[in-house]
Amino acid sequence: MKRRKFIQKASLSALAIAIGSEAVYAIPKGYTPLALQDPDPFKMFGLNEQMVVLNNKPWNIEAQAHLLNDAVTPNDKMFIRNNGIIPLNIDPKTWTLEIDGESVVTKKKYTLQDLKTKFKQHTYQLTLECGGNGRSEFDPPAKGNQWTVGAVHCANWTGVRLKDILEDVGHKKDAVYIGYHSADVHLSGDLNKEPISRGVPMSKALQDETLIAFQMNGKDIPIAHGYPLRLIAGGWPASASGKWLQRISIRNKVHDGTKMTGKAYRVPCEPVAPGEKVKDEDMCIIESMPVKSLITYPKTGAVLKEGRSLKINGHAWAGELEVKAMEFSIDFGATWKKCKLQKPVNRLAWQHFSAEVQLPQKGYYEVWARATDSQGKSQPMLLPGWNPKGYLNNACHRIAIKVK
Ligand SMILES: Nc1nc2c(c(=O)[nH]1)N[C@H]1C(S)=C(S)[C@@H](COP(=O)(O)O)O[C@H]1N2
Ligand SMILES: [Mo]
Repeated sequence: MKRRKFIQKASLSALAIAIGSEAVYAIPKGYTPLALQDPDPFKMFGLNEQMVVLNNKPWNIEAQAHLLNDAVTPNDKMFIRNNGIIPLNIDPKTWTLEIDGESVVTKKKYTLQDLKTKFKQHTYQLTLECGGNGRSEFDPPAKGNQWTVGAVHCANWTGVRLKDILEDVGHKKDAVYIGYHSADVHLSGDLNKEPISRGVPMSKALQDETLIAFQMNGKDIPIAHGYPLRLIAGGWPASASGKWLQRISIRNKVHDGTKMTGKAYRVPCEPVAPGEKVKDEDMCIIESMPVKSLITYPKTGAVLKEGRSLKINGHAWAGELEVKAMEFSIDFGATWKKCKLQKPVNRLAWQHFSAEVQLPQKGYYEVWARATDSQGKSQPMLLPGWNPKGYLNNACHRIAIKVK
């Protein structure tokens, strides 16, 4: 054995011990395998081992469709999307939420204790989907995290209504928007820059389901999802739901914080051709998310014994609207059959669907799922309109099935 090869082999077996498994291919010189880079996101965030890390600076991690089969998404299967650095050393005893802005009557600060004791608490199951979920399918491709289908979750959130807080502080007649400010740090480390500061119009802020949450699935919110306090605006791009919430500004104009302007979380107001350049002033802020669904069982690639019927199930959601019909196709969209569809447990929660089908003979199939919202809009079969940043891909989810 040549010396170089020997060294490679030797270091590989040392690595194997550290990683807990053999590396199949030679690891390039000077490269530290991800498995050895500290910290381990799976341990740090308590994630299911099948979650997929898209980026480590900042942490962006997605689920796979089959991981999202639970009616209520548990923490270990929830996608994580960060624009900056997760804040450290959070002390819930000294944490405050300040309400300010041009349209506040008088600025006010609340401690966590104030929020928990002075206002009525509410729990809702709320769908949060990243505006960029599905980005990886656009052509020409859009820059940013290449989310496939897993940047969506529907957990239970407990907190107080933003509307009760806004009433308590008082807002002037000219209030049009609220904007959040959070404790995470810009990737540059510059404390004067915010990684993200988005918001929603007053009409959304004042909905019953818009929460200032301090619990997720009955426990303190996990650090990755915004401990100790988070704004939750279900049905809208999840970027509107500010984590590590410290301040809400009541604005007399559309909030102009980081990632509210330019191309961020905005799409062309009028449809454009794929690849077309769009001026910033022709871009509109994304509000309610479009109708969408996900087959969470079985996992794509499943093999079925001939003669057995195939059972499928999953979830469907439609932003501010309800899903009113759910269909599936086993012939690439030529014909569609109805699924059983449940009502949401509350407004803005996803809805469960199921169906059973006999696949006619041995061979390769795809199951496509298509939801229709209460205004009659359905998911596009392959791709929706292209946009520069690759938002709002609500194409039909598709899984592959073989009958043997
Ligand atoms: N403070 C803060 N809030 C944030 C973000 C962030 O980077 N910082 N990311 C937003 C985006 S783009 C998304 S998609 C959701 C992701 O929520 P999750 O990590 O709990 O899944 O949080 C939103 N709220
Ligand atoms: Mo997002």
